[in-house]
Amino acid sequence: MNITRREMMQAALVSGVAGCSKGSGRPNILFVMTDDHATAHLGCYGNRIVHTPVMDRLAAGGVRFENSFVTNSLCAPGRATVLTGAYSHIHGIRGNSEAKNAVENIDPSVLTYPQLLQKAGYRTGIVGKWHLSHDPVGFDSWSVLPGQGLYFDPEFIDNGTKKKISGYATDVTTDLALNFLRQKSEKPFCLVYQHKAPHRPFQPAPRHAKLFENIELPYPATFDDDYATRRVAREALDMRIEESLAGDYPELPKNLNARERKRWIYQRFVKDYYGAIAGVDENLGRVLGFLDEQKLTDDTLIIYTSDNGFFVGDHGWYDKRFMYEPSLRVPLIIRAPGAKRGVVTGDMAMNIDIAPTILDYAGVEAPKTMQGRSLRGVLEGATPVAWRKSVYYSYYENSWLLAGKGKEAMADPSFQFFTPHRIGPHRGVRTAGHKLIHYYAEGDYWELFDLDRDPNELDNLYGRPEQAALTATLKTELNRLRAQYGDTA
Ligand SMILES: [Ca+2]
Repeated sequence: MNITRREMMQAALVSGVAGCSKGSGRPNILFVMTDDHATAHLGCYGNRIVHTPVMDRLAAGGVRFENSFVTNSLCAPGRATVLTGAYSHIHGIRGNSEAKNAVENIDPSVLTYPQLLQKAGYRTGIVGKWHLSHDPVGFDSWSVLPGQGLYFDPEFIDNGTKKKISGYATDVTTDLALNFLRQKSEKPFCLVYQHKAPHRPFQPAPRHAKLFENIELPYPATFDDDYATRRVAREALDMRIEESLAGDYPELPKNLNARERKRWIYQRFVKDYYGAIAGVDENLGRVLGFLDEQKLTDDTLIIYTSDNGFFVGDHGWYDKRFMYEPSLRVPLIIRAPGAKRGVVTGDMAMNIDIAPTILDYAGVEAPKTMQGRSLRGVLEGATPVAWRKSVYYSYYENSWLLAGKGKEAMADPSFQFFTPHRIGPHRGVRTAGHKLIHYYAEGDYWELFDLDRDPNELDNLYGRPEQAALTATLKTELNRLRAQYGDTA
């Protein structure tokens, strides 16, 4: 079925006016997630070029987390972790299911926050990017992009029926969000509003395509990283923008040397990324404006985050996966009823905390499978005394090969062992000042960083005699966290 945005909006207007939870005592929930939006690329996180005035206003009216991390920096696992409040080994989605014989679904015995809210009397809906291999569960209505989806004239799966909707994905996703919000109901709502943008290949809306045309963007401090002390990073050729992205730009001039080519690609890459982000910001403004108009803002828990971080030329790379800071960190902005306004917190948050936080505000008990903690105390300026001082990270993609499932593929002489992006499984611990990473399929290869002295993680200190005591302490902490979260297999 092909429909236009105008037809879709008109159909929705007939169906009624906004639902309103006032008087029920339970807040509405608006969970907003983008794809691959790295922390360094929002105005409120210090970026002076990218155009995010709506996100910045949200931060000014809520709490912005300086230290928010993911458990496994990859799309499908990040989404499943937000839904279930659990690590990959609990919900079952360790990778993006790109590998042969490795299709992964959320374990149906592990409940998601939308399922619990639906059962507790919320009207639940999801629009936009879903990116899990099974259909959405726990939603009264769902309209999602199949797989990665398209930026222009995207097909949506609307409660099981395929519909092609003309327009730009970020605009269309927002139209669907507004349609959901306009439906009349006595129940409080939970809307999961998830954008495809700014996932690559980045395609801004035509109105944002030239926003950054006449400026030269600055290069990240690590743009020309030589990976001198980090072997796995050095071998990850498919992460490098000049190695892997040249094919995305047919107009790339032929007469450039290697240095010029890398810089040319970077400029186009980031300008398109920023154009896609501008589309998200503008559309988020439509949704938040609607809540303001309907006087629902103060009765709504609003969360903005991304499914994972991203290397935007950092270390000369694109993509995510590694436990390094640009990939491990995600933006997290929360405006909650009764919470602080315009506050920045350094308390460590993780994506496992989102589901317990939502359930806490909704007055629903979190199931035992949820491994995160409600951020409510942090949001209200009363962080619990025993708040976490370290975070545990576990990236699994390609570990299926280690489990002996990939013998056939590995017998092919053209097969590259760790694909895509040649990053094997690794796990690690990050404290306020240090990070220890174990690449356990790489011949027991380790990295240790002093984040105060070396925030860009260029100098691997592992194995230096003067680091022995610190290394032992961090290994103990890593083992403690593995045991705490049950990731010991
Ligand atoms: Ca992603």
